[in-house]
Amino acid sequence: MQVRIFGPRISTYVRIVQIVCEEAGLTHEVVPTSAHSPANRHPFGKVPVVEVDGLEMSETAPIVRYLDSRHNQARLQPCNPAERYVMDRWIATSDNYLFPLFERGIMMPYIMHHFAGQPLDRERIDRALPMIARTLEFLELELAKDGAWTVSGFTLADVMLYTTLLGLRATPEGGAGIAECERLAAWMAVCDYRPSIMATRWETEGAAGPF
Ligand SMILES: N[C@@H](CCC(=O)N[C@@H](CS)C(=O)NCC(=O)O)C(=O)O
Repeated sequence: MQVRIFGPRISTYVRIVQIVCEEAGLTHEVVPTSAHSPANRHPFGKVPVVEVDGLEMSETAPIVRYLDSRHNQARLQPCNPAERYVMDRWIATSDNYLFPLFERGIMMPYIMHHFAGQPLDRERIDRALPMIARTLEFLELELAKDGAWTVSGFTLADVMLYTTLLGLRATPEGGAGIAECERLAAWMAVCDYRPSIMATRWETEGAAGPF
């Protein structure tokens, strides 16, 4: 196995690494490790930690840049610095704003409800919905400008944004919100059938109900 990914089987950031491994033709396996278990070697208790080429790595964006540069002729990264900036801006936007908003605001309440049997935290979801709606509107307008996140085709930005939006789409309100965004929904539908994305589908994905 060329890449070992330590994290939960169903996790946004584990999936990002899996997709890039598939894109690069690297064999990979997930070693189930929960974020807060003593076995997790991430210095800040996040997942994933990745072993590749005799290196131990943490932080997904640098990890996938490395995998793509070292093993995929950087096919998922524009050469032109200005275009690379646009890709990196989307990666940073996804990491710093989209994932925290979706995860805390709506995904965790549904996960805790469905998998930990907790009452659904409706108040938390309702508080997050206006910001989620504004975020989707922003993404839809951005996508309308050039019809893509970058002018360089499918890049690491698409991998990060798609996987982050997948968690949102798995919730009832998130799914309905994305469906109202014509361009965003169409772009996700195309990504749904990309071989690297299909090869890494979660077992529960596409089933009725969230996650
Ligand atoms: N900055 C980290 C973020 C990874 C991250 O947030 N992973 C989530 C799971 S998808 C996590 O570790 N959650 C557990 C927690 O925050 O306690 C990276 O890029 O790898």
